[in-house]
Amino acid sequence: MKTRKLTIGLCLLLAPLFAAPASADEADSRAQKQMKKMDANRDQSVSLEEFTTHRRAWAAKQTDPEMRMQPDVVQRAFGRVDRNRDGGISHDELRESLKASKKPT
Ligand SMILES: [Ca+2]
Ligand SMILES: [Ca+2]
Repeated sequence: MKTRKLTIGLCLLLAPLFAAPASADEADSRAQKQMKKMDANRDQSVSLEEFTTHRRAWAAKQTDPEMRMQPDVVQRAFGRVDRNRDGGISHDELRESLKASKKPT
């Protein structure tokens, strides 16, 4: 049951990032926009801290308490995007995640 709730939380958490199937071009421009929003210190990499701050700000705007997230959910979401596990999300990793979100047909 806990896993189910976590999965739902993860989906809700990723929803604004991975809202719709994206073509390569769309994914690229969306990744760029997301990077601008999340990369507070402009080092071209989104740290877990920056990611958490951004997600918290987003969650704070949600009225449904189910949309509020647990720290481990944020960490999992971060881990899914940070493919090379260097502790930062690069533009490429973000773009790949956006592309990967394309629903299988
Ligand atoms: Ca950064
Ligand atoms: Ca990385």
